[in-house]
Amino acid sequence: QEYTAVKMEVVDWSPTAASEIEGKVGGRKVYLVAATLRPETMYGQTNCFVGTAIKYGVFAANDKEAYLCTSRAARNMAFQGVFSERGKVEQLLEIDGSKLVGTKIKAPFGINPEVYVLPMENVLATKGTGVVTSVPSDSPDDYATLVDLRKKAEFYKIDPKWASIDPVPVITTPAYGDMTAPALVKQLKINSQKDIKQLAEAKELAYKEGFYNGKMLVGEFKGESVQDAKVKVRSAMIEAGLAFAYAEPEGLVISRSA
Ligand code: ZZB
Repeated sequence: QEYTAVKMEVVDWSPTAASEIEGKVGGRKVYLVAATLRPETMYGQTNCFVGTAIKYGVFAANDKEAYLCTSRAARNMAFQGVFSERGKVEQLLEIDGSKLVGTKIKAPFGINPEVYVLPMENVLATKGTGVVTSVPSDSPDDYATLVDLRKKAEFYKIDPKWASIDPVPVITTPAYGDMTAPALVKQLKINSQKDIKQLAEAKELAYKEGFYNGKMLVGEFKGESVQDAKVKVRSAMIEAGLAFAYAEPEGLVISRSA
């Protein structure tokens, strides 16, 4: 599974994260690293998700940068030559996902350039980096979670302001219009992020329609097909130093759980 690892630079740590990070990163810039299969949707990022029960680490990439992800992902990165010394993982600190909520980060290529970290129930520690960038226009899971968070901000212990960015139209398809995920959530009568089975079906439908029939509505490749834009956006992000290739060893990937 070949992902694009997107580097989301920390702008402001949440107060709980700030006290844990203090003095431990040696002046490095810290990035939350999100693994995505859909780089062409990055224009539509509205927030980023972590699992509140997941343990994350901050790992030195080199003298200037550090990456926040699961230790499993850091090990994979080390063997893929992402860090300065191949095969070597240098962990600077460990932090609970719950403490990251409320952190403000940059969203590379995003029409909304700064977004907040929010909690999601279905983040798997065993897939990607354990950090998920949220595109509620095109990802049914992201849209369902955003709606949950807005409805029950207090229950999820978030400031409503952190979930206030609306979905951005990024891709249009004949079947679902300019907002694929909201259309599918409605069509499949999905009520919340807990509707795992219908969400898996919605994801499959969104992937297929987006990939085969989608057209870009925004960005440098506006008007081009998703199939063409996907590789171009990915290369542009990598060239700009905002992303890197991240592969997951086949057979260890736990995907499409439902
Ligand atoms: C942005 C994005 C935009 C994504 C979209 C999807 C869609 P898959 O197909 O099951 O392998 N993801 C990445 N890591 C995790 C994790 N640890 N736990 C839960 N979800 C995770 O899923 C790959 C996608 O699942 C990734 O691509 C990421 O969300 C999320 F418009 O990144 B994606 C129709 C899907 N659309």
